[in-house]
Amino acid sequence: MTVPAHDELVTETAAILSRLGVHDLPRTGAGLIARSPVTGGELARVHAHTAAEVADIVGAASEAFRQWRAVPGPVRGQLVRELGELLREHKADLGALVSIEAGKIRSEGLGEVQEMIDICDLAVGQSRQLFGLTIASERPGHRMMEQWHPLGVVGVISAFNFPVAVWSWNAALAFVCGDAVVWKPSEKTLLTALACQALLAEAARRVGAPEGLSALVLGGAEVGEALVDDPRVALISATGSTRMGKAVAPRVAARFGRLLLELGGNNAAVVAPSADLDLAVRGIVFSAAGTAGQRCTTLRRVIVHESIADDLVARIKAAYETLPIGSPLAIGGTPGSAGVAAEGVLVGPLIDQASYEGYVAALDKAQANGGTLVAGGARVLADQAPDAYYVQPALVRMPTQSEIVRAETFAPILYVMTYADFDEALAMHNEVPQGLSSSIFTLNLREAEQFISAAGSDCGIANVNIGPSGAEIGGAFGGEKETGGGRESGSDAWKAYMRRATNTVNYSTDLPLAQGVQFG
Ligand code: UN1
Repeated sequence: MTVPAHDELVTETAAILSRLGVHDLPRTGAGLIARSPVTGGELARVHAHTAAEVADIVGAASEAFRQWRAVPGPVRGQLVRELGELLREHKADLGALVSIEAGKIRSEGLGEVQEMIDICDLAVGQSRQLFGLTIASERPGHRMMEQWHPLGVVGVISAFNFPVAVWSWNAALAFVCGDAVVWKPSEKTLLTALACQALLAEAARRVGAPEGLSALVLGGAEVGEALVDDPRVALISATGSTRMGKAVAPRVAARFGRLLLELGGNNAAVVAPSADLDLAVRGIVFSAAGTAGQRCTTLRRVIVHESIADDLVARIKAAYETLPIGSPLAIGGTPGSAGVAAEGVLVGPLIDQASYEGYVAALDKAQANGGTLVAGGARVLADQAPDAYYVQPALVRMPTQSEIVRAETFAPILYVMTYADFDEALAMHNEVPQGLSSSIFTLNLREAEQFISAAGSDCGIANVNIGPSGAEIGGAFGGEKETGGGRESGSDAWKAYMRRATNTVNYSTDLPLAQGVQFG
C-alpha cells in the first residue's frame, strides 16, 4: 500500500476545505498546527483562542441563546434540517477530510458523515416532540404537568476519533432543544471542526439563526478550562479519555454545572460454545481492528469458552494476517483524487506517535504479564512514511485479565482470555473499571437473555451476535462506571439538553394544600 506524497495531500486538503467553505489557511506562522496521520506531516496553521476570547465567545452564545429559546421548537428544527441538507451535499468532501485528519478508511469517513445526517434527521423529528407529561394532582381543581425548556449554552468537548459525528450528536439535539453550542474539538482534528462550523454557519444564514449560536474555541488545556469553568455554560458534554473526564468533572461539579460524560470503554465479547463462529469472527475483526482500534466502542477483550478458544484464535489470526493496512485514500496523480478510497485498505494509521508508543508499551506489558502475541504487533510502512504510524492489529492471548487488560489502550490490541462456566465469563466481563459497550456471541437463548438482563453485562450497550462497535444513532449512546454515565444521540437523550419545569395550576376557587396541611 502506498502512502501519498505529503505535498499532494496538502493541495488536496486545501481544495476540499475551500469547497466546504474554509479558505486560505496559512501553512506557516503562529497558531495551532493541523496534521494528517496519513503522512504525519503538517497541513495548515489555525488560530488559537485565548481564555479572554473564549469568555467573549461564551458571552455571545449566551446572548444568542436568549433569542433562540423563544423560537418555537419546530422552527428551530429548520436549522438542523438545513445542516442535514448541506451534509448530504458535501458528504464526499467532509468524509475525505475525516480520512485525511483522523486517518479513517474511506467508508468509515463517509460513515461518520452519514451518522451526522442520521442524527440531523432524528433531531428534526424531535423538534416537534419536545414533550412533557400531565400528572394527576391530589388536589381538586388542580392540574400538574411538566415542561421541557431550553437549557442554555452547551459546551461540547470532542475527541479526535469521531471528529465530526460526536459534535453533531450534541449540536443537532442542542439546537432543536433551544440551546447555543460552543465546541472545543480535539487539537488533533482542527480542520474537520472548521469545516463543520462553516457548514453550520451557512445553515444558520439560510434560516436567519442568531449570530453566535454556534461557535468554535480552539486550543489546548487553557481553552478547555476557560470553557469548563464558565458559569454561563449550563452543560458540558465531554467525550474522551477517563483521565480527561476526571479533570473536567470536578470543575463543572464545583459550580453545579451539568455534565454529560462519554469516557473510556473496555469493551468485550463473550463467545460461547454454541456461537456461529463465522459470524463471530467477522464481528470481532471489524470491532477490534476497524478504525485501527481507535473507537471508544472498539472491542478490546474476547472472553471465549475454553472448548472453542484455539479454533477462534486461529480464525482471528488468519483474518488479521490478511488485513490490508495503509493510507485510507489513494491521493496522487489527478487533482480531486482525495475522495478515492485506497483499494481494499481496511486499517489506517494511528493518530500520532504518542498513540504508537502506547501500543508498544501495552504489548510489552501484556507479554511481561504472561501474554502470548499470536498475530500482529509490528509497525509497518515506516520506510515510506517515517512520521506516520501504521501498525498491525495485535492479537494477544492472556492467562488472566491482568492490569494492562483492565486499562483502555487506544490502539488495535485484542486480548483473548478463556472461561469454563458462564457465570465466570459474566464476572470477568464486568470486572473492569469501564462500562461502555459489550456483546455476546451465542445461539443459546438463556445465555443471550442472561447477558442483557439486570444480572448480566453492566454496560450502557449490550449486544447479541453483533460486536460492541458501530451503534446506530437511534439508541441512547453511553455507558456506566468510568465511562461516565452520560447518554447521547437517540431515545430520550434530548432531555439532557433541556431543563424540566414542574407546573401546578389551580383552576378552582379554593386553595387546598398538598399533604392535607391546614394553615389558618
Ligand atoms: C466513539 O468512538 O467516540 O458505536 C463513538 C460506534 C459509533 C460511535 C463511536 N457509532 O462505534
